[in-house]
Amino acid sequence: MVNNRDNLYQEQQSSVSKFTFDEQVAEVFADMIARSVPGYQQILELLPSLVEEFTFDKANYYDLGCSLGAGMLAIASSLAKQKTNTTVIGIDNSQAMLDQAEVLIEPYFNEKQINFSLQCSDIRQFKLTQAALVLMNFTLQFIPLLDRDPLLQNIYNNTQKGGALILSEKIKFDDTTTNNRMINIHHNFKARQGYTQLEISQKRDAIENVLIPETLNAHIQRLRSVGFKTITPWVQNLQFISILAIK
Ligand code: GEK
Repeated sequence: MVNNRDNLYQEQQSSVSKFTFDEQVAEVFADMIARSVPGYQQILELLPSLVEEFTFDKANYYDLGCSLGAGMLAIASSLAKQKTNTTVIGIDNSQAMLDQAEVLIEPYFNEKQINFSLQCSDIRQFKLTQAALVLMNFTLQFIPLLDRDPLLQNIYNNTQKGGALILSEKIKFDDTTTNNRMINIHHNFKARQGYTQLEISQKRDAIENVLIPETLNAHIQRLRSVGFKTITPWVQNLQFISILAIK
């Protein structure tokens, strides 16, 4: 099921339709993100060490746009057993993703006796409470630009003092030459991961205007303007960056 190889764009399509997180994508998602986002695995491997810095006595840990729950597992691995006051909450608006996530994460959470919940909602409408840490691992990039400020403000307002937001995003660069070079390097990376030129170009068409990258500076400005005090890019692989923002 979830370890299927991503071959969604292998065949030539007469017109490439807009990318959505449907059942077909959920089935191949683990492979798709691993072969498309350089450093994705690295972020997941480093997350537990980072989360350890944000363990509060009574706290909710959020994974917004949790997909298959990989971030939730990384968070849970750094939480102590039987923390009854702690819940890891995954939110995604793709039921197809959540159906797979449930199967993948439930055994681990049960074994560690950590509370978790998976909720099918739009993160723009979701009310967070008492967040110790909010993870948005490559999710904000799919939110319309105008909705990004209120979403981040909502996250900031409902994060405990000393809590954090981890924001991972595909970014763009102000300088066109640099931007194009980075796109080429990323495509070279994908080719080395086994994607054909047809797959790379059809996927690029599918996510155009669906994934809207901003510059690192735009992200930092927004984080600062909603109130985050300490803002540190902590991982970067090509144009894929993760920022740690502390309240
Ligand atoms: C991971 N974090 O594996 N509300 C809720 N969910 C949304 C919304 C929205 N408005 N828009 C998009 N999503 C994961 C990877 S993938 C990143 C995150 C990628 C969800 C969407 O359904 C998808 O599951 C996720 O955000 C983005 O660490 O595909 O590049």
